[in-house]
Amino acid sequence: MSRPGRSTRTVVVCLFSVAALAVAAVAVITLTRQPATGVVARDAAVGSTAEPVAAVYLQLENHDAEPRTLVGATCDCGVKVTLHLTEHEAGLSKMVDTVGIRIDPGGTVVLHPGGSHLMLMGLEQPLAEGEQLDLELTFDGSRPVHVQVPVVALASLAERVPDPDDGSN
Ligand SMILES: [Cu+2]
Repeated sequence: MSRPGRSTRTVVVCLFSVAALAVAAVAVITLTRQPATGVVARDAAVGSTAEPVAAVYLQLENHDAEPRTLVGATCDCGVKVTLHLTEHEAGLSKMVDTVGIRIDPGGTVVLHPGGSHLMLMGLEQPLAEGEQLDLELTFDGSRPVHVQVPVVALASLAERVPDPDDGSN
């Protein structure tokens, strides 16, 4: 006589489990479908060097509907980080300070060798291939972005962060 009751309870428990799985599946789908927002940093790299200065290159994607501007950065290596543009004039190129690097809504800006970059100023230790720096990038109107920057062979920099305007890449 107790059999029907038990099987009813089993069915109810089973239904509960199915419902719970369905809710979990919907939650996972919702999470994975969430579009990226803010600024996303990719392909960061700095060349190995024994010099006191080094340029950090990377790609910045703006997933917001507003323009975002990179306005500064800090490094766990403890040195000052400045924003530099590279100006080409009469066959010569020189680095100049800038207060911000703008990324259009939905746009990507590539900081690449020969172009804009983040400059580490006053390094006291050489940067050796295989090491890694941690940078925190600050944006106007968007949350800070943490980026891990591997130290790579200088010669491989252009390949890792190619100039998007250079057809040869
Ligand atoms: Cu520079």
